[in-house]
Amino acid sequence: MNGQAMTDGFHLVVDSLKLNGIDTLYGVAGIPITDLLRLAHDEGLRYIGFRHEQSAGNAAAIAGYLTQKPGICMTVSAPGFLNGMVALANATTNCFPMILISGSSDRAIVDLEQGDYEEMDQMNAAKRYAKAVYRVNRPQDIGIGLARAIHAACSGRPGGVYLDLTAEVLSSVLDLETAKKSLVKVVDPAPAQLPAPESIARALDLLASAQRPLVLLGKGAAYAQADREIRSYIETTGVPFLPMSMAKGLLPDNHPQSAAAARSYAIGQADVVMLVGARLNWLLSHGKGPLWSENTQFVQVDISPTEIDSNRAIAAPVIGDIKSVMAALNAALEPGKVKASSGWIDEIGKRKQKNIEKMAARLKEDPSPMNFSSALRAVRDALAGRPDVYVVNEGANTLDFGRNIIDMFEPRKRLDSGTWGIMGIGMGYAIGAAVESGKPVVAIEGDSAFGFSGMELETICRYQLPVITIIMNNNGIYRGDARDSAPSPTGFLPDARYEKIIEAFGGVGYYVTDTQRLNEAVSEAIASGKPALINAVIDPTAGTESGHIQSLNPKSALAGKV
Ligand code: ADP
Ligand code: TZD
Ligand code: MG
Repeated sequence: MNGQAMTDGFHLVVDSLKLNGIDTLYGVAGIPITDLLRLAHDEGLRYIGFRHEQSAGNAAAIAGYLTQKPGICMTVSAPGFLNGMVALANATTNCFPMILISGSSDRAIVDLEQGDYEEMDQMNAAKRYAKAVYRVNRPQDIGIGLARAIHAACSGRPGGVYLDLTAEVLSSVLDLETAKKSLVKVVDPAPAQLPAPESIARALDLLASAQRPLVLLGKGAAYAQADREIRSYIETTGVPFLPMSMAKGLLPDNHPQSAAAARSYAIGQADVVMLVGARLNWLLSHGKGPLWSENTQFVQVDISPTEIDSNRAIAAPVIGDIKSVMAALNAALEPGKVKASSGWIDEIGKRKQKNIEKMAARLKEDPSPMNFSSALRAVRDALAGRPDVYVVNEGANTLDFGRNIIDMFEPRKRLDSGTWGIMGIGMGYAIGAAVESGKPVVAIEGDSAFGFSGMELETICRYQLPVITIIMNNNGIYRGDARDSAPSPTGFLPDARYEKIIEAFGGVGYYVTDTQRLNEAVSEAIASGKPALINAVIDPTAGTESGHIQSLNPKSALAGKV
């Protein structure tokens, strides 16, 4: 090579990531990426090593959601790749920007199915579940490959992108001059998408005709970081709003215009609903009865034109990014043009009051053992005054009660099972949020939900992250096993001592059976800023099967008869 300066694929990957401002990687080491991770670490990138790729992927996905930069997850070939795929598919489903980068085996052998170590055609396997997939086959294409992945992940509707790096490309050597020229710094990965002026006019005409308008905020609105524009529209017009679960806190949950405590009434009676970054999927009953009225008309603000009319007709679609759209709406808003009738506001107010009183009465009860309401009230009280704390939430009853009882006061602070209702995001989301923000995270977990990613407690302790895991321990999926014979399909070991797991890793464990102790433990753990796990013992009969979505749970009419 005549003394010419050389580099290789490993270095090019790290250089490309750094050039594009990517400073954190999540992953699991092994062939063929071990040296890549080592090099990244040595070159000043922050690498967080996990115990399972699914959690590493979930951390990357939530990092993408929180920062609008693609979260990066790195895995080994075939099985590591597949473990990461659940997280990538979940990111795509939830519209989070993420890039899964996996090393892959020898293409010549893989394509002839000759049985390589960890053989798999990963790129084609990923296609169905990713927003885009790319494979780099030459070291001089690493820069372009990453640039394409970043554009695909962040532009338009964000999503999960798969980038395949073969072992051969990683270890290929090329001269420094060619290598340098091949790097690409992405300009404007998520370009503003301005709405057409006529779509703004059409939306405002419809909104101006409304007597009973309602704004429905989804996690797309939270993702867009258009907090000021959204708040300005809502407060200028005085229109009531409802947040979807991850949009809680975009405006504080105790905002006087929040209709959350009168949700079904507001949805059922609204005449014009403006959807902002929320899809009319199962979480909104597909926009259909009995929750929705046939007469309701919709404005839908979304970046994806094909979302429009997906479940019912949309009278006024506005395609664009939410920040630009809300700014355009605010600019065109004449004083008093869009407003809620006083009857509408009064009626929502009355129902809110009644429901809030009912809930307060339920939350005042302090049974022994604890139930979901009393335990979550104790957690809520410990979180009061700490709006900066992130809340991760998964489970069935734990999720449903948690969403209703734990109020949020800041945008993008509530991270939960999302569009799929997936279990297993808990520790990955908690780690991603703690790493990206440096803030404390409280993960409120069903005992089943926790089990999907529980070994990441070691990761939390290794990096000394301020993550407090609270397990709502009712001995099973939905509820404890009522029978004392062989374990049932939904029951777990009664009285499992989860707090001892974190003690094995040097973290602090709490075993609590009453609300006062639970409240103190949460406060103490947050104040300490150290990893902790609180095992909160809940009445095993307190939960209901499938939580609030029993209507989706098919039942055998012949159970016990055949
Ligand atoms: P939720 O579950 O909270 O109802 P969804 O995930 O169903 O929310 O909907 C999010 C929507 O937001 C998606 O349709 C997505 O296309 C849209 N979206 C995401 N980011 C933006 C953005 N920056 N501007 C406009 N729409 C966005
Ligand atoms: N597997 C995955 C990946 N996602 C799922 N949603 C499920 C299985 C099915 N499932 C639910 O929908 S909720 C749930 C499972 C297993 C756990 C509920 O039990 P929990 O919560 O202990 O987490 P509660 O508080 O006991 O209801
Ligand atoms: Mg449970």
